[in-house]
Order: sequence, then C-alpha cells, then structure tokens
Amino acid sequence: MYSQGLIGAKTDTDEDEAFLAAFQARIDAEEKIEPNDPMPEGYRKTLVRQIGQHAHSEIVGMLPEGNWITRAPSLRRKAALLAKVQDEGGHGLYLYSAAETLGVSREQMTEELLSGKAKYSSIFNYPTLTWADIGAIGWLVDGAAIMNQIPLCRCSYGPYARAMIRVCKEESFHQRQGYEIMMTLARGTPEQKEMAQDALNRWWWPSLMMFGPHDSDSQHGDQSMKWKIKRFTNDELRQKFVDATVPQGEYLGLSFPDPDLRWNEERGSYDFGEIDWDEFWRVVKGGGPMNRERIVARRKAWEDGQWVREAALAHAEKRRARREATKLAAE
Ligand code: FAQ
Repeated sequence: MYSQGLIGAKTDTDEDEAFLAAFQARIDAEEKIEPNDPMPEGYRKTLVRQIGQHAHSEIVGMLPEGNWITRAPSLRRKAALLAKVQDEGGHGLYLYSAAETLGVSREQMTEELLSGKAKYSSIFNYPTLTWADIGAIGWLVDGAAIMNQIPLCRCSYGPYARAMIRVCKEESFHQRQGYEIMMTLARGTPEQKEMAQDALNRWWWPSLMMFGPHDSDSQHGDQSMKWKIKRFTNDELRQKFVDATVPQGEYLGLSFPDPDLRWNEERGSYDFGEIDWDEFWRVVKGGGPMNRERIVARRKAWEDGQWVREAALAHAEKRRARREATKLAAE
C-alpha cells in the first residue's frame, strides 16, 4: 500500500494559532507549499478533495468523447480526437500523482470514485448525441476548463500548480480543435449548421454549471481563496467565461439558448439568465442522464485492468530482485 510520508500536515489537535498564522503568512507571501512542508490538515484535505475530483473528471471525461472515436468523419478528425482523449488520460495521471504527494493512494481515490463518495465534474454526465457534440465539448467544456485552470497554475500548492501548466497548454489546443469543428459545421450545409446549433443549445448551460454553485452557496470557496488554492470565485470565473465565449459564438453565426443574455454597457460584461440549480444538484448527486453509465464504465475498466496492475507489480518486483542479486554478486 502507498504510504509516502510526504505529509507535513499537522493533526487537528496540534494546530495552534501561531502555526496557522505562520502558515497563512507563507501563503500571503506567495510562497509555494511543498509536500514535506508543515500544513494544516484542512489545507491538505481540501487539496485531496479538489485534486482528486479534478483527476476523476479528466478520466471520466474521456468517456463522452471516446464514444465518437470510431465514428469521427475523417482520418484527420479521428487522429486529433484520439490524441485529445489520450491527453485527458494523461492529465488524470498527473493529477493523481499530485494528490499522492498529499499521502492518499491512487487505489483509495479510485475506490472513492467508484463508490460515489468522490465527485467528478457534472458536465461528463451528459450524452454525446452527434458529431457536433465533439466540437461543442472542445470549444465550451475545454474552454471552461481553461478559464478555471489558468489561475490554478498559481495555486499555492506546488505540485498542483506545476501540473496545471502543462495541462493548460494541452487544453488550449483542445479548445481550438473544438472551435474548428464548430466553425466547419457552422459554415457547412444547413443541416450541419443546425447540428452545431443543437449542440450549443444542449452544452451551454451544463458548461456554465462546471464553475460550481453561486459564491453564496459555495461551501469551500472562501477558505480556498484565503489559502490561494482558488484565485477567483466560482461566479467570477463563470462571468469571465461568458464574456470570452459569447463573441466566439456570434462569430460562428450561432445563437445562445438564453433569452436574458445581453451586453451590459455599464458593467462591461454580459448579463445572463439564471442557471437551473435543481438540475445542477440533481446531476452532482448522481441523477444526471449518464451518471450510472459513467460509473459502470469506470468500474469495468478498473476490474478489467486488475491483471495489468498485478502483472506490472510482479514485473517491477522481478526487476528489483534481479538488481539486488547483481549488486550482491558484485560486492
Ligand atoms: N460538478 O464549495 P464549492 C476537465 C461540488 S475540467 C460536480 O464551490 P469548490 C477537463 C464541490 O466539489 C472539469 N461537483 O467547491 C476536460 C463541492 O462538493 P464536496 C474538472 C461540483 O471545490 C475537458 C460542492 O459542489 N475541473 O475535466 C461542481 O470550492 C474535456 C460545493 O462547491 C476541476 O475539477 C461540478 N461542476 O469549487 C476533460 C477543476 N461544482 O467536494 C475531458 C478544479 C462544485 O464538498 C474533456 N476544481 N461541485 O462534496 C475546482 O476548481 C473546484 O473544485 C470547483 C468547485 C470550482 C469545481
């Protein structure tokens, strides 16, 4: 079992005020916190929760797009989609590794995902019904992911911040890949443009939900901002996303499924309608259209991969024993 003693976390009982104040002073001075540094248990737990949820999102997020790899309309599209889905798998692995530096094992995180204890992003519980959904996911979902993740490159926890730098570079390529699909469809036949519009209609609101509840309902927001895990609140990032994305949709000649969406001259931002929060919480709690299928698919992958994990461990053990034997023989 994994028991990297990386943690400098103090237990709840020995967190005196002087320690908490000294830790906060390091955060305020923009110092990066590293795995062996002393840290409050709450800081460690918040990071394990957020990084774990983020890693699961990348891995579960491979499923909706993976659904279209065999049906991509050309070899070029297939190669790009295959590479994108593979990138998401890589992001999951960096993130699991970053979480492991906080003393939690990958097995433990996976068990929490499969048992429903750990969350993953609500967005991946919607189905990909047409090829245009692959364009909409790249444009909107990766676009929202970048908006949320660029500030995470400055997160106070070093391993998470560093993982995010590479992730963001790749997400930015994904976003362009998606937008290019949307542009091709929007400039195609009337049926293709209709497909693009339909995808935007279905993915717009779930994309806005990715940023989480309103700040007033965000349980962890204030503390995470104080610890500089988060650099912007949920509502601030959602607004930035709307402001960046609406002109892109207009350029495509598509319309947004929100009658309240309009430019507010005074604020220098777009006003937009209210999110259906009942739908958001229903999906977060497991009642979305694809929640069950996603977990069934992940459970199957975990069970089918059991022999691979065992074989890899046996192989590593054999190599270790061989190295030891060679070393002994040389002495
Ligand atoms: N879905 O107190 P807050 C991607 C939960 S990008 C599900 O505001 P926090 C790339 C939240 O966990 C997508 N649950 O929470 C890709 C908490 O529950 P808990 C992943 C949600 O943490 C693209 C409760 O609600 N990105 O995968 C959601 O301060 C294309 C209260 O919320 C990240 O994870 C939601 N949308 O703020 C892959 C980024 N929103 O844990 C494939 C890192 C909230 O107490 C294809 N994470 N909840 O049981 C974050 O920035 C934050 O965790 C937030 C939530 C902003 C998501």
